[in-house]
Amino acid sequence: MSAPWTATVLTIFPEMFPGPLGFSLAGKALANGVWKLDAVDLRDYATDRHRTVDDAPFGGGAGMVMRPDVIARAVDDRTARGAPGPRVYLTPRGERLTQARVREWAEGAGVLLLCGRYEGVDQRVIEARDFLEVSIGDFVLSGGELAAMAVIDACVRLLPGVVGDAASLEEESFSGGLLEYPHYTRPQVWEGRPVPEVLLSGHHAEIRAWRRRQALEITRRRRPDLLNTVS
Ligand code: 6GU
Repeated sequence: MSAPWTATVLTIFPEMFPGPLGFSLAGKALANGVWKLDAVDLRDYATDRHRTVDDAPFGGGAGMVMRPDVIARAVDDRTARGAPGPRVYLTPRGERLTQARVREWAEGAGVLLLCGRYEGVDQRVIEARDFLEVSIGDFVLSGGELAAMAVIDACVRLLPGVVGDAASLEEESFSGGLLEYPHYTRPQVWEGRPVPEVLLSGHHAEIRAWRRRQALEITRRRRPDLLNTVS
C-alpha cells in the first residue's frame, strides 16, 4: 500500500494536534490510516539551552519574529524524512485559500504547514524554502494552528473514502460555486412554521428547480461576487 496522505505541521504548540481533527470524519479517517498527521515541535530544532525559536525584529517594532535558521532545519529534516509538499505558511497576509486550491492539495501526497506565532516569520526562509503564503479569510487569528486545522479538514474530507455518501461531495460541485439551498426535516410544522410545500410534493424535478432558485437567490444576496466569476 502507498503512503497515506500526510499533513506535516510545524508549530510551537504540537499538543494542539490532532485536536478537533481527532473527531468526526477526519478523526475516523485518521484512525483508519487514510491520512497521517506529523505535528512537529519547532523547538526541537532550536540549538540553545532555552530552545529559542524567535528574536526581536531588525528595524525595531513590536513583537518577535520566528528565526529562519530554526525553521529551515525543521523543514529540511522533515523533507529528508519524506514529508511531502507543497509548503504552506499560514498567515493573514497570505493569498486567500480557495476550494480549488484545497482540491489540488487533496489530490497530491500531502501538505507541509508552517504555523506562525508572534509577529511573523523571517521572510528569507519563506523565500528560500519556497513557501506559499496562505490566509483562510479576512480576520486575524492569534496563530496559524487553527488555520492549519481548517486547511487539513478541508483536504481530508475530499480524500477517497472519507465522506461515505459520495453524493454529498458531488452535490457541492453540482451546485457549482453557489451557496447551498436551505434544508428542512421533521417536524413538518414547527412553532407554526411549515416546511416549504414543494419539498413534500415528491416531484423531484420541481424540488431540484426550487433548490436551484433558492441557491441562486441566497448567493445573489450574500455573495454576489460569486456570481460575477466565469466558470
Ligand atoms: Cl492563515 N493565520 C492567522 N494568524 N490569522 C488568520 C489566517 C491565518 N487566516 C485568516 N486569519
